[in-house]
Amino acid sequence: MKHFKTLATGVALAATLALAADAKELRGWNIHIEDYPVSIAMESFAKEVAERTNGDITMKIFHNAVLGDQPDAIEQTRLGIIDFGEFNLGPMGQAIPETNVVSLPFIFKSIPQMYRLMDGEVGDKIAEGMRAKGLVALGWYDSGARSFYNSVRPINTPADVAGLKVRVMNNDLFVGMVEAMEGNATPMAFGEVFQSIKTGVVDGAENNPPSYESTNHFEVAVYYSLTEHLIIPECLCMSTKAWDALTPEQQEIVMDAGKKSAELQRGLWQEREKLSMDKVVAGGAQVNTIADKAPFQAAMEPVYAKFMAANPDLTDLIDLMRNSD
Ligand code: BDP
Repeated sequence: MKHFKTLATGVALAATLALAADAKELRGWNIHIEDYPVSIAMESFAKEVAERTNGDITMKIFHNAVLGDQPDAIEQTRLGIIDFGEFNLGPMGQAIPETNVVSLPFIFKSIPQMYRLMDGEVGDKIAEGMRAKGLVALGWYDSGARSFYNSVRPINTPADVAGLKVRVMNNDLFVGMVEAMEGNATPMAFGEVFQSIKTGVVDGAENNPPSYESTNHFEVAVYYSLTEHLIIPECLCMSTKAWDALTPEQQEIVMDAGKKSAELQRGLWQEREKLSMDKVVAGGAQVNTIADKAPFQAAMEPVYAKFMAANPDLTDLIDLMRNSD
């Protein structure tokens, strides 16, 4: 009898463990600090999914890149080691060619145009490419426009970039972009940039106002020149491995919550850009606008030529973007 009881307890325990394994907590990667628009929108996504699945899908988001740097995190999510994450499409380009179209300098004409294209055919095409490489796109987040900053001089023309050591995100396109203006590009992890500028390993970097502010880069690279050369959207995406383990009903909830979180993020982004700009100016940043961006655009011709030659299959997509208002 005693033996039977132990056995029964064992079976019950195994069942509980199996249940616990079923209701596994998904792990999410994020590079930003907790009060960043991306982070707030991700938390809201996780909360909505948990509520609507009655706690069957719970998520824990690891902010501040504690699960690793972005290129590694993208790989790990593709492999299903990390379940989901919010990624900039820039560093995705090395693995997913379609995402590179948004990393071409000056490809989008404005933020509203970027929204329209990402919410339409261009976003669908990129999502297809991502899907084939292990990522399911749940929503396109805003990351504004990126501009150069450095500790040496304000930039007004491409010639002002010549000779500067500039940190870029991990993608050959960005190296080519800086080299086209005769600057020296160094791909480097986001978390290393502050110290590298401070110690003179690089003179500066390029980013949007919220990242320039939240990382305190403005304290060590005071010249912020609004070249707005890159508008690169970001993606809340899930590993196909985690996605395939969901029921169709759960997938619908996750997809819907992803879209809603993108709407929330875009609103928060607009507010944060203004706050960040005020903060860096109050903190001593010297911000200058660019009277004429045409010379910067012209300098990017070799970047386009090289990219088009290497990616003839993406010509239609690039034409679609260039020809849209
Ligand atoms: C920020 C992006 C983040 C990038 C970072 C960078 O949101 O995903 O990792 O720039 O420059 O704007 O590395």
